[in-house]
Amino acid sequence: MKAKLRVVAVLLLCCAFLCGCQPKQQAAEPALVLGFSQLGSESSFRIGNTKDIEEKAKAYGVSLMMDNANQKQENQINAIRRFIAYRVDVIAFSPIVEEGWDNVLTEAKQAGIPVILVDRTVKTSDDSLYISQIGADFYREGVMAAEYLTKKADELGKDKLRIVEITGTENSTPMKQRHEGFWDTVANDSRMELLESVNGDFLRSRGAECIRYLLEKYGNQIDVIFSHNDEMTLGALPEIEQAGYTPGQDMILISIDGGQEAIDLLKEGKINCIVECTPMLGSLLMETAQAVKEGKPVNRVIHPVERAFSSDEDLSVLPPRGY
Ligand code: GYE
Repeated sequence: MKAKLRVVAVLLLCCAFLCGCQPKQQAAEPALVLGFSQLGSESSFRIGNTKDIEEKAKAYGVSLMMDNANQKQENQINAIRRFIAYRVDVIAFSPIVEEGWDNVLTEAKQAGIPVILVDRTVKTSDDSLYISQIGADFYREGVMAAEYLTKKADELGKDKLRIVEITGTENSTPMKQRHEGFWDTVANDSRMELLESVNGDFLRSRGAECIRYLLEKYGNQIDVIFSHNDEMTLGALPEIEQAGYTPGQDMILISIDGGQEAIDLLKEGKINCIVECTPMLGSLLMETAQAVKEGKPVNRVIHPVERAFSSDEDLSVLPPRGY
């Protein structure tokens, strides 16, 4: 009997010891809750951007509320209002156009929720409406496209290059700044002549429509096609071939983004130059959002490093693009 009592006593002591010494479970820090309004799914850039943000949210342990606005600003505004009502920690969004955000961003500010711009930016007189902008230097992208063309004109000994331009979504930051960067760079080069600039809204189908119109109107006068994104370039390419021209030879094609499908055509020589515009902004966004939540200082503008690819270089070393 005594032996049994001794065993029970020892067991009770062990339990008491374990309970007493058990370190208190640290309450897990609640994950950052991030509301993200994505503008749509219009291009491989956009789809790659959404995918990267979702993957990086998981990797960083961020609780992500993703909303796709399907190319409508009003849907983005409604999504931001839902994020405010839900009281997320941080709001981020890729504004489809630059104007029309002051009211809803003021509501976010009054709710004490910081806002990060991703990819594109907004035009506002109140700098306090967002804390940071993470995205490409679109003006520089236009400059890099023009620098490529200037070098190509020198190599080919051209004294005239007649250019058609297919622009992106009206009043969006990439459309305005790519246009300005390109034409500011060639402004004093008398060889460069703009035939016409038409809007393709960053869409493949509209790229095809635009080039059909331009080929109909200008035909073999066209020496250069400057397209603001790969999607529109990919729409234009079959139309150029259909019209009996050899893209990359009869006409110089310059594009922007650098997704796999376009890079493969660059390797084939059907596109001459692609200026990179990376959609892989997820890590920068998660790190910035976490810093903001912790009250740490963040950069006002964060540009990823980007470059231009030319069909004249050795592209065999390029790793898969991932978008
Ligand atoms: O070039 C295009 C997308 O905002 C930089 O939007 C982005 C642009 C990109 O539709 O493919």
